[in-house]
Amino acid sequence: MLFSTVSVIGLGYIGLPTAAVIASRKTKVIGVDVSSEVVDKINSGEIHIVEPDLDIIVRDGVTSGFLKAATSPEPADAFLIAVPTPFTGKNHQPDLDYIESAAIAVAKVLKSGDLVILESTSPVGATEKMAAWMAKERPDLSFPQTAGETSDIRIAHCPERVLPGQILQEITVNDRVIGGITPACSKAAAALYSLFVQGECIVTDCRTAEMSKLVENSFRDVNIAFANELSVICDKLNINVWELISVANRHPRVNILQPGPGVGGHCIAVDPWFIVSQSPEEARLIRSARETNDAKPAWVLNKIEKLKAQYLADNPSLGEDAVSIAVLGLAFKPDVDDLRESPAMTIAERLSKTHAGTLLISEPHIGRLPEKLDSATLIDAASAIDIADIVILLVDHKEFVELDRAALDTKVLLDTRGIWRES
Ligand code: SAJ
Repeated sequence: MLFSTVSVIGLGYIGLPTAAVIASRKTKVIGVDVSSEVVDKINSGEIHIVEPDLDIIVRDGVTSGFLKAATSPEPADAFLIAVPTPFTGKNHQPDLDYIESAAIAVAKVLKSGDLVILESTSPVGATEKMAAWMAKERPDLSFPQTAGETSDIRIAHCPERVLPGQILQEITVNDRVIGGITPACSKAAAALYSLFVQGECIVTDCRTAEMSKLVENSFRDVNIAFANELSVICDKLNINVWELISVANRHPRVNILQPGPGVGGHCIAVDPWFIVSQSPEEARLIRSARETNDAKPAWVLNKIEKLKAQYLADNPSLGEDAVSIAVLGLAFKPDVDDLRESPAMTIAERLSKTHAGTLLISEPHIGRLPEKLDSATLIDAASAIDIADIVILLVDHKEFVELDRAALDTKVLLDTRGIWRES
């Protein structure tokens, strides 16, 4: 099967690396994004996100002519849809609006023989919905949900599974789960991934493929919730949770993950809700894990209040406005610039509203603070620690792990990631 042009819809954390990697295999790629700023930036060989080595591969793709970006879909042989799937409202219902818009826009340029793959993390049934939206838009073409194996258009779900920070490596090395609406759809999708994937392409149906992605992230969420629950229990019992975990993990069949200030990002903090919203009565453990992880920032804020009260009790001449707090890290995980759904952001935002004294923030991966944190000061970590009375470590960025620990000796510390514990 020949794909002379591939189009990637949505040039974010998944779409842009995917587009650049396919272009690096000397296949023509048209990347599509609704943001003209993003499109202009990519066409000038630059990138709008932080991901190791992505800048190099995008620049190479644009310079060699294999990669270009556009604001609306153009004809291609295969379309890979990688748009966001957030959730809405209190009940965490998945919002498929971006998929619907992308599907309708792509449908307009489809021709017989084309392949459409949904990569966005999706609730079970979303691929079938996408196929229905496209079929409605193009009654002149036949689709697999009605025409089966002989359809003009092939449609499959193939969830992305790459880890931010290691995307370029994982995009080629990881195995892929491919769920076609029909076996012919799966075969076409497997042929597309064979252009750049060295891992195995495992074929299943599209509902199993959708669920596999949700289950992978829920598995991690449940395991992190276990670690976070342990951290709260250990705090009460005066046990160092990181030491406890390292000791327990010496058991050959125990592998406890690491506690932190909560779970962030647009995947693990979101995807389990897609299962809960479709099976609210049955998904009790998955919901409970989400709630445990979501409750952690409030627990950290409560700890900060207690530390502050103790500091003021130890320094009775001081008022609260004389106490300065340094927050180290805003990103949702180490060594990335992504602040989406970040528990560190939740904590910093709350502090900026409630703390009467100075709030210093160190986040080496951003150039300016988000608007919500306007009242705080962005500063390098060493200076923040130097000035602050209380230091709160929220993200285990490399820069913070390498800090001179002697500077922390005289400070009140809250290390939510366990990087400064004595080993
Ligand atoms: N975290 C902990 N303790 C841990 C591990 C992680 O608190 O022991 C926290 C992180 O600090 C972060 C959150 O969990 O706030 C999520 O980080 P992560 O590194 O576990 O995962 P993501 O969100 O960057 O990427 C996940 C990956 N899924 C799995 O590992 C099952 C990735 O493979 C998926 O492709 C990605 O979600 C996605 O796009 O869905």
